[in-house]
Amino acid sequence: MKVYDAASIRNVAVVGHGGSGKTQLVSALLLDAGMVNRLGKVDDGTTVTDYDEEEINRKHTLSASLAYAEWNKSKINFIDTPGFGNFFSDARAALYVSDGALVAVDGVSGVEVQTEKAWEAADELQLPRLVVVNRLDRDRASLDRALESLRQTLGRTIVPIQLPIGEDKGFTGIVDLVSMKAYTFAGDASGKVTEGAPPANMADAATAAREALIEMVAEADESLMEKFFDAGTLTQDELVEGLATATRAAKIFPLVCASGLQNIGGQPLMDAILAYLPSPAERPFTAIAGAEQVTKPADDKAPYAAFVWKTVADQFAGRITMFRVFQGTLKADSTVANISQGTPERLGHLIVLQGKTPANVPELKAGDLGAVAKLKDTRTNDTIADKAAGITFAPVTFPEPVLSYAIEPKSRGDEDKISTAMHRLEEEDLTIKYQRDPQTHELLLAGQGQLHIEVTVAKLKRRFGVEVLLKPPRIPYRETITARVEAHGRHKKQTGGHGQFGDCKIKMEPLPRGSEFEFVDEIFGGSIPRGFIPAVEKGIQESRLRGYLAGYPVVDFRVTLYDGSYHDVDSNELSFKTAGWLALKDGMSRAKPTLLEPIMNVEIYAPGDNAGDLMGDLNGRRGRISGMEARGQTTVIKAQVPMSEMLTYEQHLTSVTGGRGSYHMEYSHYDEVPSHLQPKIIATAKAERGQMAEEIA
Ligand SMILES: Nc1nc2c(ncn2[C@@H]2O[C@H](COP(=O)(O)OP(=O)(O)OP(=O)(O)O)[C@@H](O)[C@H]2O)c(=O)[nH]1
Ligand SMILES: [Mg+2]
Repeated sequence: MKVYDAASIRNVAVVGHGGSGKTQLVSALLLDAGMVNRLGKVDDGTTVTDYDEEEINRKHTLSASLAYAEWNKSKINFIDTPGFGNFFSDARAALYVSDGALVAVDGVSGVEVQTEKAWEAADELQLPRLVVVNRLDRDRASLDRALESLRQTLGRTIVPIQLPIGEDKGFTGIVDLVSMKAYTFAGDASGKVTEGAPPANMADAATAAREALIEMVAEADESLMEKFFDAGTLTQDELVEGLATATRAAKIFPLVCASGLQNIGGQPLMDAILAYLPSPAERPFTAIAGAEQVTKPADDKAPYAAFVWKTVADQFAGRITMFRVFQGTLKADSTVANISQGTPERLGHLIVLQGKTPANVPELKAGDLGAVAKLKDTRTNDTIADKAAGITFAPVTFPEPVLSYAIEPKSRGDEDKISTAMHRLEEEDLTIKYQRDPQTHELLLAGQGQLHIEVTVAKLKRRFGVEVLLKPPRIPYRETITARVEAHGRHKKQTGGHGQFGDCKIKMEPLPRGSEFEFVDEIFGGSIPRGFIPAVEKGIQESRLRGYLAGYPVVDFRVTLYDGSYHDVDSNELSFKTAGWLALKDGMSRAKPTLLEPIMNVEIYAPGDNAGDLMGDLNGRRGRISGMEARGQTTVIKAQVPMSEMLTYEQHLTSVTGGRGSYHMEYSHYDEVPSHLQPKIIATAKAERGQMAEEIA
C-alpha cells in the first residue's frame, strides 16, 4: 500500500443521525473509487465498515471504523461513525482526529437529534464540514425541505453547491453549481456516471442557486464582497477559491446530494471533499506543550507524535490500536515511546484499514490515520511521541454511564471469565463501567442506554463465550431527610474484662438538593475526646451510605456533633464508631426520610403527526414538558422525566412512530419520589437487600 503525505490526505469523519445512510454511502464511495468491486449493502450485511457481527445483525454501526478511497492521486480516509446516541462517543473521537466532517442527513427527515449533537461536537472543534442530503431516492424526499430544516437548526451558512436532478424515485443525478455540469447516473447502482450540460428544465433553478452560492461566498470575505459589489458577480476562479477558503475556515458549509443505495452522487462528492475540505497540511493541529496549548503544522520531518483515538479488542488479532500521526513519521518495526504510560512500545506491522481488512505500510506520515496490533500497554487517549516533540494530546472526554444493569453468569464459575472479558471490553469502550456492587455484591454493568448494554452483553457472548442474564436496570435512588431532629447514639457493653463505651449526640438538618453531606464538629470542652471524633464521623458516614429506608445512600443533609460522653477505660474507636452509627439510625427514624430519584432531560424527535400521542404518553410517565417546536416535518419535544419511567421508552417510541422517532437523554438532577410510589420501591429494595440491613441492625 502506497504511503501518502499530508497534502494528499483528507481525514473525513462521516457523522449524523442513525439511519441517515452513512455506512451505505461510504460503501458506494468505495465502489466508485474502485477500492471494492461490488456495492456492499447494509441490508445484506456486506458493507466494508459495518463488519462486526453485531452491526450486521442490527443493521446499525455500533463502533467507528476506518476505510479509505484513493481518489484523484489523493487518499480520503473515512471514519464511519455510529449515529445512535448510545454510541456517540465514537463519533466524537472520530471528529477529533479528522480535518473535516461529512454530515449526513436523511432526505425525508432532515435534521434529527444526533445530527444536532454531531454538529455541536464539530462546532467545538471548529471543524470544516460538508453536508450531504442523502437517501434522496426515497419517497417524499426533498432537498428543499431538508435544507429548510438544516438552516433552521444548524445555521444559514449551509449552502447547496449541487442540485438534485429529479426527486424521490426520479432522482438520477446532480447538477454541480460551481462547474455548471450535470452528472447523471445509469440507474443500476453501478455508479457509472455521464457528464453533460444541466437539463434544460433546470437551467433557471440552477442559475438562481448558483447566484445564491456566489453571494454567500462573497459575504464570507471582505475583499470578495467588494469585487462582488463592483462586478455584480464573482469570476469562476474567485468562486472556486473563495468557496474553498470559506469552507476550510468553517464559515460556509457546502451541501451536496446523494443516494448511497442507488450509488448516485459519489464521484462529485469525493471531488468536493478534495476541493473544499482541508488536508492535514492545511489545518494545523492543537497539542499541549508543558502547560500551554500550541498549534503546529503536520510536518513529517518533525519528531513523531501520534494520538490513540480508539482501541478494538479483536478476538483473533488481539488488541488493535488506532491512531493519527499528527507530526513526524512512524515506521513499522520500530520502538516508540508511549508518553502517557511512560513505557516503550514495540511496533510490528503498521497497517491501514479498509474496514476489517488490513494492508501493510512501511511507514505512516504526519496527517495519516493508521493502526497497529498487539501493543502491550497502550490505551485509548494515549500520546505516542518522541520526547523531543515535547507535546501530548488532550484526551477525548467520554460520557459517564447513565444506566446500570445487574448481570449474572448463566453458568456458575463463569465469574472470573466475565471479569477478564469485561476488562478487555472496557479497554475498547470507555463509556461502560463494570464493577461489583459493594453492598449487594452483585455484578453491575453500566452504560449509555439499554441498547448499549445489550450490545455489550452480546459481545461478551460472541467474543469471549460467556453468557450472562441481565436483570432490570437499577435506578440509583437516594434517600434524604425532610425534618430537623436531634438524635442520640449510645453503645455500651459490659463483658468480663474490658468493656465498650461510646456516646454521642447529633443534630440533623436537611440541605438543598445536590449538597450531598456535611459533618460539623461542635464538641467543646472535651465531652468526647478529640481522638474519637473521626470515629464518630466514620460511623455516621458508613451508616448514611447504607441508607435507612431502602438501602440507598442518604444525601443532602448536615450532621452536627454537639455532645457526648466517654469512659476512661472502656471507650475506644470502635465504640464511638458504633455510637455514631446508632445516632444516625435514631435520627433517621424521626427525620421524616424520603426517597429521591434521578430526573433526566429528554429530547424527542418525531414526525409531527405523533406529537399528540407522545405528549400524552410523557404525562403518563410523570414527565414535565418544557418545550415543543416544529422543524419542518419533525416535531421536537423537550421534557424532564424520571429515569425510572424512561427504561422502556425506546420500544414505545419505535412503535408509536413506526421507527421514525428518536430521542436523547441525559441526567439532570434528583427530585423527591411522589409519596404514593415510595412503598413499592422500598419493598422491592428491601426484598433485594433487606436481609443485609437486618443483619446489621
Ligand atoms: N432508499 C434508500 N435507503 C438507504 C439509502 N442509504 C441507506 N439506506 C437504507 O437506510 C438504512 C440505514 O442505512 P445505513 O447506511 O446503515 O445508515 P447509517 O447512517 O450508517 O446508520 P447508523 O449506522 O445507525 O448510524 C439501511 O436499511 C439502508 O439500506 C439510500 O440512499 N436510499
Ligand atoms: Mg452506519
